[in-house]
Amino acid sequence: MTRTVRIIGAPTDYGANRRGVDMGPSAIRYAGLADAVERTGANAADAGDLFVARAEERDPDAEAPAGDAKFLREVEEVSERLAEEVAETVADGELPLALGGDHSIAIGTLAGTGRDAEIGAVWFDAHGDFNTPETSPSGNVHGMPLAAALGRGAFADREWAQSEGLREENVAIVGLRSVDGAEREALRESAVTVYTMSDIDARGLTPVVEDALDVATDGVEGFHVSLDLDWLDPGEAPGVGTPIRGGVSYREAHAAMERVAARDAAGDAVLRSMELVEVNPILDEHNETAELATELAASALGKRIL
Ligand code: B3U
Ligand code: MN
Ligand code: MN
Repeated sequence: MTRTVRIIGAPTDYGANRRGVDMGPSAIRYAGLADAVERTGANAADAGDLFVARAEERDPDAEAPAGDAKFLREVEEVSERLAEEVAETVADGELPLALGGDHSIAIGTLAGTGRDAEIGAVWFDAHGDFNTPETSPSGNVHGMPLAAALGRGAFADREWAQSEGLREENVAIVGLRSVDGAEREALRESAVTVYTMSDIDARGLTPVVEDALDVATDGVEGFHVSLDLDWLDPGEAPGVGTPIRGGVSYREAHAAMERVAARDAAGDAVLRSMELVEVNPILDEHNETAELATELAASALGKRIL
């Protein structure tokens, strides 16, 4: 049966500290996402963008004081809607492909995709995104979504935000190279598995990604792929909110997504949902980061070279 990929835009930058990532969904669509999805043999259904209040209309002084998260109300508005839409998509037997926006949208994606099944997740990111309002040095929610999805920190008291089917034991971060002090401690004490850039350097990308996929598919029905474009080296992906030197190469990124597709095809646990986040067209060069996001999604969905 032909798979249908439902594209859901979440044009928000309330979780980040710079403007621009709210234009990510437009840039990724302009780069030809729907066609790229169809060339993998899947159907592409574009559900459009979620409504996001314009940042200019919101009071910047609503930014919270230290120890709190910024724009929590706005982040909640977007993520709660996204959770609904993702849960509906999965219930309809389709694969949600969420477009950020900053990485705070993952709170919604994971809550939606983890609502009615046991799932795992692979987090491709330079960052751990494991802060809580208490540990965050910036107060930006895009540094907190993985923790939040696991019931830590932001939205721990919100029913809509719980990713009920996701356990820490089934979560793997790949390519970590920027982590805050208290965030590091929280990660060490958690059951999340972390593969750093040093692991990739020492072992090579493919074995590391295979191990991460083992973690994310162990005993579950499906797995989520969260792809933060700052996972790549800024030389390959300059259009991101917080570039960090020393990321994976273009070819390694494709190889990783091809491992995702192979695992999906093997069928023990299927690719259930995916998101592309942190593309910032203002900082990009000729939309190349958005084009890369599009290509990587196609690789994860099973695009073949031959
Ligand atoms: N860990 C830092 C920086 C950061 C996290 N995610 C992004 N940047 N994109 C923080 O603010 O939590
Ligand atoms: Mn991130
Ligand atoms: Mn990141």
